[in-house]
Amino acid sequence: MNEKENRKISKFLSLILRHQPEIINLKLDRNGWAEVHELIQKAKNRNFYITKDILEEVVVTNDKKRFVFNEDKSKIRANQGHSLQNIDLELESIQPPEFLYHGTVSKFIDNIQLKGLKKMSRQHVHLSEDLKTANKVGSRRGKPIILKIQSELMFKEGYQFYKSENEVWLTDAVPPIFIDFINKL
Ligand code: HQG
Repeated sequence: MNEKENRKISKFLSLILRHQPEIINLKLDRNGWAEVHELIQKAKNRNFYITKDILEEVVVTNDKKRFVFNEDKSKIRANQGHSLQNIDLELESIQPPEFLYHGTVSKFIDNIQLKGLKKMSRQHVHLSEDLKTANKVGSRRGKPIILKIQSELMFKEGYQFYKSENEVWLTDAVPPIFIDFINKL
């Protein structure tokens, strides 16, 4: 499979495993798992041809490790990024590093300064351990602005943090007092 095909399938999987399983009439369980054979069949009904080998390749090669199989590879789910509201990824709350980062763009800054970071349409606010990732996330929308989050302080104040299997830090919201606007324009 070439990179273009790989990306196309990754986008399709993101759509049905994080946002709209109903577009192919797929059912996810409460922990976000889809039956692999059902996914393959239902994708095929919509002329989207995926095989188990293709899924295995995408799971392994995906740049952000977005998807994962269960132990016997009969089920697959997205590691994070859901907009579906009732998915329980069974993540355990853990202590974050002193700082975490969030990449965004200037048009959101005023509102973030006022209200803090909100999860918007996803299940969590997404944060990263390194500036490079935050930079990449922000760049999806234009010139990135990096926000530095006082995560350890938040944790000490009782805010919960989770780390997805693919190393994305998740939390419910970040109030403005915990945000340093490092390179705000
Ligand atoms: C912004 C991708 C106004 C926030 C990435 C962001 C990430 C506010 C946007 C993952 C706000 C939400 C998540 C507020 C937050 N007022 N704007 N109060 N609070 N925002 O896509 O973090 O490729 O839901 O700054 O790599 O950009 O899909 O979140 O710009 O890991 O695997 O509202 O998605 O991963 O956008 O990206 P998103 P995100 P995947």
